[in-house]
Amino acid sequence: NTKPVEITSSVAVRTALSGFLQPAGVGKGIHDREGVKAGDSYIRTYTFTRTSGSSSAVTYNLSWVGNDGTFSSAGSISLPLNREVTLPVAINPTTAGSHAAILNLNDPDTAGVEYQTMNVVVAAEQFNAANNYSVTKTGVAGRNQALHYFFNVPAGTPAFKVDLAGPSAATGTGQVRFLRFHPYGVSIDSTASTACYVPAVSTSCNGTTRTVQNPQAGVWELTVEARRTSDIANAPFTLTASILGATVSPNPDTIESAQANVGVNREYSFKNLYGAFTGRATGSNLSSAVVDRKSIGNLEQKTYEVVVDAGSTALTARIGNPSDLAADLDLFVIKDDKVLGQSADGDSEEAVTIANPAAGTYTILIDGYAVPAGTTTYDYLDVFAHAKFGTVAVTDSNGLRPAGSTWTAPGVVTAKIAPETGRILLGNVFVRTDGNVTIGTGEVRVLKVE
Ligand SMILES: [Ca+2]
Ligand SMILES: [Ca+2]
Repeated sequence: NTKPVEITSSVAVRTALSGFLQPAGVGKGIHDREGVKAGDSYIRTYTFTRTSGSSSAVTYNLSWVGNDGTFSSAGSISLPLNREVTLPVAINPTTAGSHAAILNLNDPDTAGVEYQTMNVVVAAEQFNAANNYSVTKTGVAGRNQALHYFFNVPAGTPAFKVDLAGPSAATGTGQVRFLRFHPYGVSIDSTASTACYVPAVSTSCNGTTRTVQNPQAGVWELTVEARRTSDIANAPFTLTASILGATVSPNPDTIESAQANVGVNREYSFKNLYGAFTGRATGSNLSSAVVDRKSIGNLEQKTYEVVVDAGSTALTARIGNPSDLAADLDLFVIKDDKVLGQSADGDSEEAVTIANPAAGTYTILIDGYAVPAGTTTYDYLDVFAHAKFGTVAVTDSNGLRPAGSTWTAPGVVTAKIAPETGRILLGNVFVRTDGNVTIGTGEVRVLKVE
């Protein structure tokens, strides 16, 4: 005796992409991946509406399937026809990780379950001073098993590093890999059946340590999987996730005027913001740049010209940091009426780099694709690298940098020739790990060369 009935549901959700839902931030079931940690306790309130069937109210039994205790609600709900009814759900994840359950609405007088929703709450591991910005998980991975871990990476983190220990070339240690999933839910590693294992099947991926530079802020998922050919049933592993970062000061280091081919002595200081690492500061070549704060209106287009010299090794144009946070600006690099590069996604953080650019005049076009405030200011940079401009040299060597530690290193900035009028010389001081991962960046600006 089947009697189909139409029921709809809505509830606030929070993921890195939930702003793109229609309406924004609302889904059919609970899905909180961002902003939750173990021990949190809060309420999500559903709205249910029954839009067909009996003209009198119908009572549905509520049951949670697969619930580990994270979700709790009333045991039934009465739904009059075409009227919104709210249901508060208490959420109490007591352990880190993903907690999921199905919510069933069942009219006991009819066959089958009338309506159900999927519910997920992710309590992410947090990086803090108490854990030295490093979280270690130990476990065993069975053949073909995938284990899932979640880590909250704060905004502005320079590097997110993951290490795997345990499995090795030694017999009886198993064959295991980790894969990294971006807060948007997609893998940034190859998920091919041969990729990223320890011991390795292919050499395209380092199975024991990988680092993301400037990771997207939000909750990253790491999976640990044992291959079907793993040589023990259950392979013990240790997975360590860390965030790394260091500041450079002064930043920017501005030199008002330098004499051509005469080194200017500097001293740079560094501070380790997060977990301990082994590394050093290093310099770069100087490049020819325009660093400016510009403004643009809604649907307006602005162009800037760069004359790139023969022998340049890279041309970069970059915009960002708009005063109108809702603005969507796009960036195009054009030469001889051809678009050679573009960066045009849904925000105003855009960058294009052209390696070994041909000499000539390039047009940097900024498109005010959407500026809700009418007009917005934004950071503008164009820069081309050429060895002829000079160097930033920093004298430092790899050393252990404990959490919170500071150190200094001397530098010499040597400007060789002046850039074109209206441009400055721009270089960098970097902090790099002994594995050559950049975890801190400072700018050096030479405003005038005489
Ligand atoms: Ca039923
Ligand atoms: Ca854009």
